[in-house]
Amino acid sequence: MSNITYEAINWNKSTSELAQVFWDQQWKQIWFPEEIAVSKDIKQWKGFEHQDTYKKVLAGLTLLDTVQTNIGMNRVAAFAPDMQEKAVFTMFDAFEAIHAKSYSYIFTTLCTNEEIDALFEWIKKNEFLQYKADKIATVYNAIEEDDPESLWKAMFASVMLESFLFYSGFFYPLYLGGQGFLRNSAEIISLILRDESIHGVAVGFFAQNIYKNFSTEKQEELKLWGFELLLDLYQNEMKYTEDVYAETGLSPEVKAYVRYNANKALMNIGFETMFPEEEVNPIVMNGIRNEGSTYDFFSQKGSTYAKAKVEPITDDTFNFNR
Ligand code: MN3
Ligand code: MN3
Repeated sequence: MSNITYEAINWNKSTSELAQVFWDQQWKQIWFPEEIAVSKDIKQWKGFEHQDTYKKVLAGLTLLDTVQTNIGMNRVAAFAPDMQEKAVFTMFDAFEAIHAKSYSYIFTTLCTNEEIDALFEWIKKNEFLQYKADKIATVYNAIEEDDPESLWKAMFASVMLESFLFYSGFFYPLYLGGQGFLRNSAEIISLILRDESIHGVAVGFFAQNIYKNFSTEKQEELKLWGFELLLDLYQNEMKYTEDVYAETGLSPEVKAYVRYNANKALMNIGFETMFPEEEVNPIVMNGIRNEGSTYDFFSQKGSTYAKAKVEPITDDTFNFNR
């Protein structure tokens, strides 16, 4: 027998501020893609001229959620020192697996097997998609035991992935769904987005707790590292957006939405925003803010989702007066 002493998780007292809050909120909004009637989108899908863009957008998201399942939350959970935080990350990881699977559910409903096979080949060949997956995964894979710096960097990368890089993909289903087109697929995306907003806030919050224990010099060094990573990812994201959205003419609007979310990612991590405020497409913003009646994304699990039991999420839900 080795001389390691194994400690058990004790939820009877709080060892990490807000771990219980994030735990409760995430479980309250559990959902499964099969509960959404994506088959109701088939009719509109058949005559849709930008199927190629739509498929690629979802394929890109599939890769990012796969990385987040298998590497991201997995490794952050493994190396986080607090057991309650480990439990929260492990649970988030299960949701990432649901996300990654949900795109396949849309594909299998709307596409032929040949199309799906071609799409998963495209994922392996798209240089911009591979670039961002590699950038993020490399930071995840560099976490070392008892090393808060590498753990913080991984959490920073995770917030960049979930609060920023996903949004070039989320844009299109939200944009179309908000206009009543492919609404059920959009509903799945809105459920994923609702999870990501918890993840971005939670991982950002835990990262801030690590960050405040660093020396001022270390904080400055890490901030510089963070902004450099963000800019690197941002430049790639602009190219990715142009590539994937080329035939739709939507690239400028997607880019504005990406910048808006890059700022949100920076706020989640506790840094100042970087991009000037600009107008974001109101249809897409409507999906996020749950305003108006065009498409009520967050009032329940979705308009075809019967098991609604969750409080609507607003911008204030995760305002903890930080
Ligand atoms: Mn996800
Ligand atoms: Mn997530």
